[in-house]
Amino acid sequence: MQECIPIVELLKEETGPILIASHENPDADTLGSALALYLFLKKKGKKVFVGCKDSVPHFLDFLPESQEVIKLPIEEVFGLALVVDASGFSRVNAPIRAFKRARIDHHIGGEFYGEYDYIDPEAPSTTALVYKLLCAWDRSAIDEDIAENLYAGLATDTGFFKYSNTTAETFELAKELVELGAKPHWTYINFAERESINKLRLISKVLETLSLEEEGLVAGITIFDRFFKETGCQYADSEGLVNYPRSLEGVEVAYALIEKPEEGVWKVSLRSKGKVDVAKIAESLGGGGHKYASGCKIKGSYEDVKKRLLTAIREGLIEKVVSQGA
Ligand SMILES: [Mn+2]
Repeated sequence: MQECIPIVELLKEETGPILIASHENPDADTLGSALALYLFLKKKGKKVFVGCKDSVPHFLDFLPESQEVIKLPIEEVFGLALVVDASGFSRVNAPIRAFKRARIDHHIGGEFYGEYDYIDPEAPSTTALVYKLLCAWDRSAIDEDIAENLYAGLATDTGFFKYSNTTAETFELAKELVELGAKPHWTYINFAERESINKLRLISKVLETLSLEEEGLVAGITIFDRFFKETGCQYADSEGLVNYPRSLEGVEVAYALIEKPEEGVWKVSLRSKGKVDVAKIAESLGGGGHKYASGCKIKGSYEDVKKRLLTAIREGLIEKVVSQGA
């Protein structure tokens, strides 16, 4: 029996309003998953809402029906609330009132809401899990818009089929989604060739902060809040900038330190090229994620936060050296 069957049954049986919630600061996997489920459930005659704490950022506004995303929180009491591509409802970061909760995700660990949770850390994207769920229910109801939303999450979470989570099965999934109407070139153009001049000016400022540590094994950037104001950018524009330090030859761990004064924290994004487990580093700082991509939030002054982060990264590097020597 497929693991997604219980959640399919739960959705089929639900007669009350359903909320599909994405995590805050959404990416294509969380919004693509949420929109695909939303569109499918609407076709099945369900009373369904798709919600996010943040407005849909520019780089995701081409996702089919993304204008349907409502800003959380809302007053409604839901029969069922489903969080997608997140370690739990805490990642929605908005109060939600619901009789039942469930989660669909491909992150390791996190919060569990019961037997209906559909979690597979081996999946390349959450949209890959949503696709399996929809196939188990009614594959013929997957239209072009649903396929496109699913494909966008799969493509971006695999770095357009470049990251280590890309397997033969990933291509198999992509092939099926393209057959169902997803448009790979159109998706790529929307992600890669719709940059604003403000975003390029932000990148230019951010690259000035590039610093190398641990003899070039660690590289990072800092995105001060004033950079957003000076360039007319939003927090969402910081998405993906960690790939610049990661792109350097010889770097094993890359980080981006992003100032969030309204929350009084620094958001940290960590990336590994494979040798170091950055999920462990993030966990030691109160966050989480995957071996290759993780994150956390740290409170304090810039100097203090950077010191704590670099200490945690150094410990992660040492652990790798020790475990290899053993
Ligand atoms: Mn994901």
